[in-house]
Amino acid sequence: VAIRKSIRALNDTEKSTFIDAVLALKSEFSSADGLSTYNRYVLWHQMAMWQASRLGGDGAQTRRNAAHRGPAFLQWHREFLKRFELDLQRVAGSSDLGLPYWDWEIDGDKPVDQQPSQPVWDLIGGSGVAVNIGPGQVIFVVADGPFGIPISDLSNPDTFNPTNPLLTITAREQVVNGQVRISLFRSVLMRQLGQDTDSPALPTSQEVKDAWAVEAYVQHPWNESADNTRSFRNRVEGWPGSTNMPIGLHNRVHVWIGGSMGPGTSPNDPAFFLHHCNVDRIWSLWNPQNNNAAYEPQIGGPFGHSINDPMYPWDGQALPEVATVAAGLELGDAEYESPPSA
Ligand SMILES: [Cu+2]
Repeated sequence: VAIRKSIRALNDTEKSTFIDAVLALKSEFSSADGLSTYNRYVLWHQMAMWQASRLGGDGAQTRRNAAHRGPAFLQWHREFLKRFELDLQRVAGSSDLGLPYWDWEIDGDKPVDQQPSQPVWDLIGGSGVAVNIGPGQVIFVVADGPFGIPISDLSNPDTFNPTNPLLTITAREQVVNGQVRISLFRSVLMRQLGQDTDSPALPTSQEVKDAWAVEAYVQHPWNESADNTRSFRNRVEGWPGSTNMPIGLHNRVHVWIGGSMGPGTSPNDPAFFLHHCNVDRIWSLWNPQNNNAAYEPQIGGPFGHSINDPMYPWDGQALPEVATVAAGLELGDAEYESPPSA
């Protein structure tokens, strides 16, 4: 049985098994579309964000999508992580491989200037190096760790050969003559830890405890403007909500890392999976009395967010498999080992 452990608790063998499996998924190219298995996850996440999920008659809602800003946020990402973990297990040849989690609230309790130099960045490489790519245009390229590309390699055209497993993807959706076309562009992994003034520090363990104190899972309206004192989902996802809270837990971690973690292609950064594994763990530790009956909306919500709706792309069309919100709930909590005492 796969046990999900804190990255702080992994021994050297577990660390290299995980990193090697991620690299194997980045190196496993499909001849059909030229994408690696890893980058297909990146694309599905982006495409889920393109699926506007409107509620009939609810003209106010425009930005909710299949995976975010709505009730199914946690179920969708649980399904996504589960499938990614199964792929890791397949390439590692071990059903014991559990996706590790990065308990960022432990780092968030440390002084701000120490937060970018915690163990997670030893495992997956650290903050990016400033590189000028045009007049006034600077990107922060991850140059160290297993997923980084040395700066000296950036001037070598071979680096941008599509079969380089370390390349990330960005995607653009265009409608041409009524047909949706997706263009993919290759890029490199970027991070700018703690440099966004909107999010200079990681969330603290107190902020996680405060989220656990929220009793209800979700409230109408089924979007990011819900009351954060009465919507655990909105509180954990981290929108200001009707109470205008500062950017919170899940969102703040994305912004704090910056770079590739900002856009809809955020799974480009393996930090995404470690981060979302922690979000899933925080959900699993919330209100154990909660169960399927507490999920709302049961019916009549925005498409993709009522309990029996299929979650895109597991809707039988984009992908042959079908996973409903209820299936995401029925996956149940993964087996999480508590973090080692600091
Ligand atoms: Cu997401």
